[in-house]
Amino acid sequence: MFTEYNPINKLMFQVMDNHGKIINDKLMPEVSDQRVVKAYKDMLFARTADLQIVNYQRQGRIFTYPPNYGQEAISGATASIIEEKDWLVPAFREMGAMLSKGVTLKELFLLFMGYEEGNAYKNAKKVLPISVPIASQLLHAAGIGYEIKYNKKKELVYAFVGDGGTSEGDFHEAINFAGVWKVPVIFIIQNNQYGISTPVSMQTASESLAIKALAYGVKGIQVDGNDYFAMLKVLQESKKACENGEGPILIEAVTYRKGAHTTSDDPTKYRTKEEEESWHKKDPLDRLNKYLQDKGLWSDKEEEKIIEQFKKEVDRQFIEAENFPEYKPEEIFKYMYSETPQELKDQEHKLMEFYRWKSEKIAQTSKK
Ligand SMILES: Cc1ncc(C[n+]2csc(CCOP(=O)(O)OP(=O)(O)O)c2C)c(N)n1
Ligand SMILES: [Mg+2]
Repeated sequence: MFTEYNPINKLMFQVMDNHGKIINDKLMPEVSDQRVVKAYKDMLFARTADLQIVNYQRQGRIFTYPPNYGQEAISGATASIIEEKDWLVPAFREMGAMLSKGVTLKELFLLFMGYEEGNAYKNAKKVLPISVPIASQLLHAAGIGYEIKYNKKKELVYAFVGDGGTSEGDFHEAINFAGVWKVPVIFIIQNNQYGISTPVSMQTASESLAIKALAYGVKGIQVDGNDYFAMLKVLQESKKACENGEGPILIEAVTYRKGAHTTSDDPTKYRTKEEEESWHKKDPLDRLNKYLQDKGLWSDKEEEKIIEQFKKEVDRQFIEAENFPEYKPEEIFKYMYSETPQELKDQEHKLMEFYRWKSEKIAQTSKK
């Protein structure tokens, strides 16, 4: 696969068309019907949660949030392949993959409500926290990969970045290091066409993002990221290659961010209705839904019922997060060092003094 789909050949790997029809049976990944239905449900859960979170944000109940809307197949396929022993190194638009590793929606809510606890996944193993400093997580991924190789472990790393992240130095350093040391890391670029308002055409003069793999001597491939089966097949082949010591792999998953960059963004300022509509036809859930319905594995009735259940579950976890004990300002200083340096202690002291001063002022004003 990696020879035929070498990025130099300018081919995008695809298994299913926009109507849920399998283009080429030979390219289908090995996956049971049951697993596909599970993946579809997981993708639907992520979408239901996503749409609901935007509503909560509009009600002023959560801070800014980056929706996954339209990109669910990439996380869905990752969830179908990642194992407990493997590492997940997310950027910030991989909800489905994170939930599959045992991170809870409540924890994600806590993060976007500003709680440090939103980064401390209680039941998830080998998941790094969401990384807002763009592409910095890839260096961590390369480092984890190096440790796995050094200690001859059988683990894999699934690491994510956006198209915008490929312009960061960290991206290049990570792929270069990973290539030299042949570490078992699968780098997945979610090319959703934009880095906030910057289109991918302004991000790079390269023909594709996948082609950047060649400069670092690693395998690269471009895949339709809205095609669950194509994504899964590429991940399965990448996994095999890593297990054979042929890692790392650079995957460019072509997709579209159907929603806004975050809840603070207005995409109508920088993209057209026509463009949005053309991508609507490639929606990852619609395609998998059609495939499943054609095979008699899914129905509109089931969908309606399960969405109602999902909405209740999302609401339940959101309310739990909302009822979390109030955030204390001193928390800002708590988690970076095992022993807080004097400079930070001084800052904490000053901040607490400020809060005391502020509450006295409020008390005085309200007396007047
Ligand atoms: C180092 C760094 N620079 C700038 C930002 C501000 N910022 C947040 S998201 C973003 C765009 C990221 O685009 P992309 O990598 O394509 O990911 P996407 O948001 O599309 O998933 C930028 C510039 C940041 N968080 N970190
Ligand atoms: Mg992007």
